[in-house]
Amino acid sequence: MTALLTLTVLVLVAIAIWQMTKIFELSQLKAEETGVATDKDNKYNGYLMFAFLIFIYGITIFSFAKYSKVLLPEASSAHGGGYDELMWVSFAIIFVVQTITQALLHYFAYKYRGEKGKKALFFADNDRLEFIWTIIPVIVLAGLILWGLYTWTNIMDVNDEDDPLIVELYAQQFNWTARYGGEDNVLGDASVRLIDIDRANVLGLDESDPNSADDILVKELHLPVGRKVNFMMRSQDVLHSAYMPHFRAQMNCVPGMITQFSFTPTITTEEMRRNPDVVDKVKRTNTLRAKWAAEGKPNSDPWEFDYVLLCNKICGKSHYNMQMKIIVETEEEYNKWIAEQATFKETLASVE
Ligand SMILES: [Cu+2]
Repeated sequence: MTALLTLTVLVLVAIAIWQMTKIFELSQLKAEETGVATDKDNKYNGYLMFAFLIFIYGITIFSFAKYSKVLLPEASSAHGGGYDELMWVSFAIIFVVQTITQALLHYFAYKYRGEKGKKALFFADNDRLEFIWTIIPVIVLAGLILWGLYTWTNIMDVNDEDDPLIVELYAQQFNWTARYGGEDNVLGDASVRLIDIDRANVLGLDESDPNSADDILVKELHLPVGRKVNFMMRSQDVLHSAYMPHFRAQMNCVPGMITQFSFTPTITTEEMRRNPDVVDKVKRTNTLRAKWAAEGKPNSDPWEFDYVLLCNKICGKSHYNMQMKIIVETEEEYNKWIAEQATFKETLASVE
């Protein structure tokens, strides 16, 4: 027992000495070693703020220079110009505002850095200042939102004016089928329940509907330039999204319902192939492909520009390759092409 007590006393004395040593050390510390930032530290941090500002601006300029070329070329649809304009004005406002506010933020962090004897000015509120920083964003944002709503309403107004071409885009894992209304430009009724693979009725067209007989099913979308197209989208299985980037068009394809989108193509595939941005992109891609070919890598055949319909919803493992070629051509070329296509009735297999 005495041994234990003695040991406890010794341990406690040891702790007491250790603690007293720490107190003694703390009381002996010089001003620079207290862990409190000195004027020199604060100045150094202020300069680092400027260095960070230069880094932000630098990376912005670098990104502009290096990645501008990956942007889409000029819009190929009637509504695309307005859509791009809205986007570029939004970009420009964000760019200017953020360039100025970043500079002010980092400059003030430097200017009002901690300094011995410097005291912050305190005031509870400033009505004029609060009014300014509230009203300016309100006006700018309200303007952008109203303009956006106006653009959105115009783009999403799917109607039957101007004799639109009616085309169905049918999505399934992992391909697209397009269906034209045929001579009458009216799509026959269809339902996934009517799909009959044995008879090659892959889209589930209602054979009893007289409108379906002349419908035309194709795996390459041809569109006449300058004619409005009303797309009716269906999906067989999961959510897909019909994305036609060059036309600034995208609409989800939802199982069990028909969704719509409408646009007028304005530039033919041939014309787009001569667009300087497209020429440049094709050149860059083919330089890369030539390199791949030399190394014996796949996908190294020379590439030619084509409009494309892509799936823009991750719908399964081959989603990345769910696409269909779009060809925009003159009305004569389109009429010639569509006349060569077989109708639904002609392709329907008869089963005994
Ligand atoms: Cu898909």
